[in-house]
Amino acid sequence: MFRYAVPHLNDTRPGDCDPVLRRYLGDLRRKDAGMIDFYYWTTPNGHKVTLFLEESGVPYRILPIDISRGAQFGPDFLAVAPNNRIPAIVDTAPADGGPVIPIFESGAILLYLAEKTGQFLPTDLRGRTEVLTWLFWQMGGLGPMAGQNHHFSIYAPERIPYATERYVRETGRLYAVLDRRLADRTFVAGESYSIADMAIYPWIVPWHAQQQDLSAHSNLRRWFDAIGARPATKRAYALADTISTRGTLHDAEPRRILFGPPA
Ligand SMILES: N[C@@H](CCC(=O)N[C@@H](CS)C(=O)NCC(=O)O)C(=O)O
Repeated sequence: MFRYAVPHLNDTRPGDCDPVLRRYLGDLRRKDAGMIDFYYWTTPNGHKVTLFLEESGVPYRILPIDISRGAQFGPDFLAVAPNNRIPAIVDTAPADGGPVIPIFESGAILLYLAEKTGQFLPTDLRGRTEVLTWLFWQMGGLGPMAGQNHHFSIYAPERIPYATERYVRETGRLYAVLDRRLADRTFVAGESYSIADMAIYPWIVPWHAQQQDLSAHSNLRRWFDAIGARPATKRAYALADTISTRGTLHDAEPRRILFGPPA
């Protein structure tokens, strides 16, 4: 369940969204009916969190942060996410009854939401450890390597064969690790869908752009198709389509904002 707090933020220029965020950042003790405020843009790291929110049914509202227009550098967003990256959330009704809690880093967000809701993270020692292992595998491996793959394959202003080949090859190695892992289990951490799967799936969606071949990885393909068929996954990606400004990252100004050098 979601609602848009500020749908017009697709048209935001740097700083324009600050008054919206300031509404509650001005009073960190304010509560807002159990709503998760979700600072989102339509990227793989953003999709991780919509996958969780749509699966779990936690009430949330979207605050779009158009990273191609510099909204991630607004001072109020930085108060929530000092690393100036999406995704970030604010839990307006934490379980301890205290002030609102801001959280950034997609892995920390998934873990927080899993613990808050008691969903998609086993409570037994071994099951929990497996999920966290594969969650951190994504955060430290697949995400950064595939991210650099995207950068050098798609966005870099010049072709640097050494860099492109290194990250394409490393992405391929990680796909093979995942394929072997999925040979004898339904999901990456066993028989239950978990936050580890939610972290990994959005980074496999652009497999073609990453110069990978899913048909060479039958276990991974089966897992990928199964997650893609989940109603919550369809809702999460349909939501992205209502916000996306696909293609803008190829324009000069978004490229300067995202890839520098700083102004
Ligand atoms: N490790 C971070 C990475 C977040 C990240 O890189 N977010 C990108 C979009 S996927 C972003 O906000 N980029 C904005 C920028 O580079 O200025 C996480 O998992 O949350």
